[in-house]
Amino acid sequence: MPYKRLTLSHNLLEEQRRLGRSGTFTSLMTDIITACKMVSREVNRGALVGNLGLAGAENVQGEEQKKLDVLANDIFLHMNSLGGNYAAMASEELEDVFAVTGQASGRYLLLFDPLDGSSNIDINVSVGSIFSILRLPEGANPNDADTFLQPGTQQVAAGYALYGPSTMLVLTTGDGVHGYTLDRGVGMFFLTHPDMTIPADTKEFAVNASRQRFWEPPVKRYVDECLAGKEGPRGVNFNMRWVASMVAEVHRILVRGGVFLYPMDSENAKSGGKLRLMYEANPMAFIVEQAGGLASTGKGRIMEMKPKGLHQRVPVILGSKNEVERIVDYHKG
Ligand code: AHM
Ligand code: MG
Repeated sequence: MPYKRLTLSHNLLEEQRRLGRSGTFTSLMTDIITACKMVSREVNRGALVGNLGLAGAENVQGEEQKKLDVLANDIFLHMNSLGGNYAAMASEELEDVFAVTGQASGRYLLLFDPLDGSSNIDINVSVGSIFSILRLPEGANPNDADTFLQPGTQQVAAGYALYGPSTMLVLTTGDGVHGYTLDRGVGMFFLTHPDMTIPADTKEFAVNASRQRFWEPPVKRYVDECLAGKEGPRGVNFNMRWVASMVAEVHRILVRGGVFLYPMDSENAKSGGKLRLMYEANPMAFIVEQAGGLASTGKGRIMEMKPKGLHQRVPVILGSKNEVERIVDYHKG
């Protein structure tokens, strides 16, 4: 009975009543949901409206921005400024904090990567948006980047939208992980994946194998053992996947298990890793842990890191619990 499903809006309202909340959280989530629907539409229309290709500028990370990076960023900033719920925002595409003017009452901070995996846009492969919500600490200046530098354990909510064959929104508020699918005809997200959980064991890993020569010994050992399959020390054959869209990799892991690695390597060591802590690693770590998995740098829990900068990079190893524990063990040796 497809139309007996709960919508995301109803789920949020139910949660609001159950916890006796004021409605601010429901309102801010509604703005994020609208932003994701708008980005989904732009990604979907693609070349028809000239959305593909480069924007002709670089972002703060020195990466070439795609037109859709810029568009998705503008949509997120605009939609999430309207409700008066955020005191300030930070984005992968902006060097500094984005001050939300005229909204003095905002009690939350929003961090986001408006379009992750954007190297996949022009080839029509899945991309996504990632977001993390923090509280504005009492008395703190929302426009000071330091105010955002809270460990991942402080996140109030985190989620991602996956723009794939279907558009999905996956969300945690610290009470499990639920996945919703966009019905374009209705314009709403319906609950299709309640209580997503990651199996503790897996025979699937995801890593950019072209970087093997830069890896540290623990990661090299782990991947070598997986590749050795039945004849190797693990005694089982492993499968490998690499979409180059973290959102798609994490989604696969939430649905059928697996482990994802973007580890420290000799080439990215200077910048601390490849993926960004505040709007990629932390929100994904929160989701993965809430689904029963683990998320580590190899040497410690991602969500316990004390952030040093808005655009700080970190090594990321996340997914099925027993595999992540094994990789962490290899780092101890
Ligand atoms: P982006 O935020 O610039 O899109 O980069 C992040 C992406 C992740 O989605 C993905 O896991 C990784 O970078 C892909 O890296 P690589 O180009 O080494 O395959
Ligand atoms: Mg990104």
